[in-house]
Amino acid sequence: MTTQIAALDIEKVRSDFPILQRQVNGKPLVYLDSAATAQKPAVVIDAIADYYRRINANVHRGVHRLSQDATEAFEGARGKIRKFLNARSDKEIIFTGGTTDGINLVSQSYARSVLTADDEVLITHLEHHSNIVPWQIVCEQTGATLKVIPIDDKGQLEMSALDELLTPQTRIVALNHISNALGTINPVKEITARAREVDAVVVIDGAQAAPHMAIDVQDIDCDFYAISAHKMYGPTGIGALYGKEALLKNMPPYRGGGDMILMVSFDKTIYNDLPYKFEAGTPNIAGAVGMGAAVDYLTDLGLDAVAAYEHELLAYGTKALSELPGLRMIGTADNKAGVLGFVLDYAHPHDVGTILDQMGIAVRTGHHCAQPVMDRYDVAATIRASLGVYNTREDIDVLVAGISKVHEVFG
Ligand code: C6P
Repeated sequence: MTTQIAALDIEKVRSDFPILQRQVNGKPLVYLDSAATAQKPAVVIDAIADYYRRINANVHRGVHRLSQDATEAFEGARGKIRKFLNARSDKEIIFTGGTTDGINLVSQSYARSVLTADDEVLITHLEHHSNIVPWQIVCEQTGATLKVIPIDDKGQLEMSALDELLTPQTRIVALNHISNALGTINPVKEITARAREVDAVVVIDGAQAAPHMAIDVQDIDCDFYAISAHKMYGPTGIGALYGKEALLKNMPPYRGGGDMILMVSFDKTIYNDLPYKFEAGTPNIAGAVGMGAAVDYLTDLGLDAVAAYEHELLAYGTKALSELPGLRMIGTADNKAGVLGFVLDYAHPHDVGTILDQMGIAVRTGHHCAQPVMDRYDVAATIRASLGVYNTREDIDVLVAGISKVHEVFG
């Protein structure tokens, strides 16, 4: 029997996800790895299949019926994402390959063209490698300096450090909305307001926030916001970048090719309007359709209901895990979502992951592409159970039983 928390009909939600019927190693699947990638509801799988069965054609290119239908489906998905993020215009929504691709677009198009050796880029100690390495690359290209906001022992940003770290030289502040390794929810609106005081541009990595909470880019007032469909119950290989139109308009293209031009000759090329200027080549049309279906799915559930449900589940899991002997939670921010990270003082995370897998439990073990976070806690790896909207208290109970089994083996 599953539990009913907050306003979600969790039995119904679970029945939406065909993969949850699967057995793994002879046990019912307990999927606690949604931060890596979330499972897909039937409506998303069906939307992609339906696109290929009934519509498939290239977009923006043909006068024939199928091409018009494909264009309508593709642009319809863009409109859904605009609404989901509360952007002002569809011109501000660029389809990307995902969050990594979106951040690289900003760093190579915007940052590379504005940064000089006198400038500073400010990131945080909580970042995924996707929000570190692109900034290191562009700093190397331009001579700009990379600076880092430290975190406290709970995994929260040291906000007092901003007084010193934000300077008139700060041109870009880049941070995640929710940390993938710790689950910390960062005060992005407050940081954006602080960044404005020094006229810095704010780039938010929203990969882990989009599945867990309502996002309003106008309210945050950030300049860029990057998301990945696969973390929000949509397909892999597609995502979106929100950018303020005034900035996007003046940015040089990121990639050259078809669809991003109005006119090409050997003497001169005129680039296309927004958002197409940043979408060279045949896009991931089926992916966009699937992402649109995922946005519909999340919107129908209601992001506030999702957040409330997962918040209760996180509290339940935190309490249950914290009571286990030899277990140390890694990441205990006051404001957290989606992630239960921990280490055991008697077993290596990889061994824990392997034993849990034998019990049908999927968790991620390792550095979670956030090695500086691991360094901060002086661990090489953690065990991360990350929540999706289909998880239940019973899943947490199975995890706790699994860890007790690990304790029997190693303790
Ligand atoms: N984190 C995890 O297991 P892509 O791969 O481009 O869709 O997303 C990259 C990314 C960027 N920022 C954050 C905060 C992320 O969590 C991720 C992806 C996965 O935590 C895979 S490493």
